Amino acid sequence: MQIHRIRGRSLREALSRAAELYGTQAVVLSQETDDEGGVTIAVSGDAGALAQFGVLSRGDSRRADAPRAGEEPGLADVRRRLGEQGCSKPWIDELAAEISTRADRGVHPVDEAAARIGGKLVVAAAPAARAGTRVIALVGPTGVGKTTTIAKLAHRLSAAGRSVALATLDGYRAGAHEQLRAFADRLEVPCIAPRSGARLGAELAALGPRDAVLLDTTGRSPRDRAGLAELVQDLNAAAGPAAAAGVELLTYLVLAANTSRAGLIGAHRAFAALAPVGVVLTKLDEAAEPAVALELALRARWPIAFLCDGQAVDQHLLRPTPDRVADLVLMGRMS
Ligand SMILES: Nc1nc2c(ncn2[C@@H]2O[C@H](COP(=O)(O)OP(=O)(O)O)[C@@H](O)[C@H]2O)c(=O)[nH]1
Ligand SMILES: [Mg+2]
Repeated sequence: MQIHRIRGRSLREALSRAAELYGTQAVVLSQETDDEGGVTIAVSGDAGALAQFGVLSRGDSRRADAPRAGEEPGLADVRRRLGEQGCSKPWIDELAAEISTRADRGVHPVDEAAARIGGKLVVAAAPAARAGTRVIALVGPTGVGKTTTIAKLAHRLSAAGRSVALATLDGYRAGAHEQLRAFADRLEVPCIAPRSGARLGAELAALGPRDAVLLDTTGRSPRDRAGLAELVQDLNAAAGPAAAAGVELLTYLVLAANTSRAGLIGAHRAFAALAPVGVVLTKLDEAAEPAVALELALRARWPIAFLCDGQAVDQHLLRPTPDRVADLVLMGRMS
């Protein structure tokens, strides 16, 4: 008889994991609660039960998530989950190797995987309070959620008692200002639309001191070199006079998680000229495989500033945590 230890955040989660891994016939031998409120159960069961749940029955051994001969069932389950979420074969192998080296410690491989994945997170500093105005510019491709994220940030900062204003350099698209203005009206904060980056400083001065000015910019295709150069020039023109007036300008890159891997890499490269201090990953709720964007960010050690999983201005802006990124990679959503 083999005995397996399985941890869950609750007894129910541990039991459902045990049933998934070792079948509903698995017998629970003991149960312990740990300091963090988690529950570890010991069950007897055999790996044969896995076949019943379709885990071992995948024929294609070339699949990254296909179980290996003799591999511990818990580790096979981790491989399967990562494969289903769209993680690449090299990363699955890398994680599996990290986990199997610690398999003797009595931690369930899924929990070990979550800890390993969460441990790779680099958190970008959130825009903190400082003396003087801070301009926070969001840049990125078209339609990724820049304007919406600005509204979410403005909502959060206002709710925290900071004085906020919205500004836009998005002077190109019809309706761009209206969208931002509508958000500004709802949040009851001022909104300015200088004709160029160079005019931003003067318009800010006229507005009076603010803790944070959230600056919207024109979405640019990573392939549009001329457009990107124009954006860099416009932001530089804004940054110079701003710095002279004691205003700090920070840039965050917004990327949508429903973009292909190549698209995300291309965008990250294209916007590097703007020296973003962190990335905001949006549309995590819409992406069929959010793990693709997370894998990229975690492996490349991109600092992540925020995770967005919906359109609601007052809800869907989250700071990244090890648990959140692990959930996204292993389950495709945040619990
Ligand atoms: N599902 C989902 N939709 C989002 C999210 N962020 C933005 N959107 C939607 O994406 C669309 C484009 O957003 P917008 O802010 O105008 O993008 P921009 O062109 O980069 O400024 C809008 O319909 C937003 O409501 C998100 O995290 N999840
Ligand atoms: Mg916009």
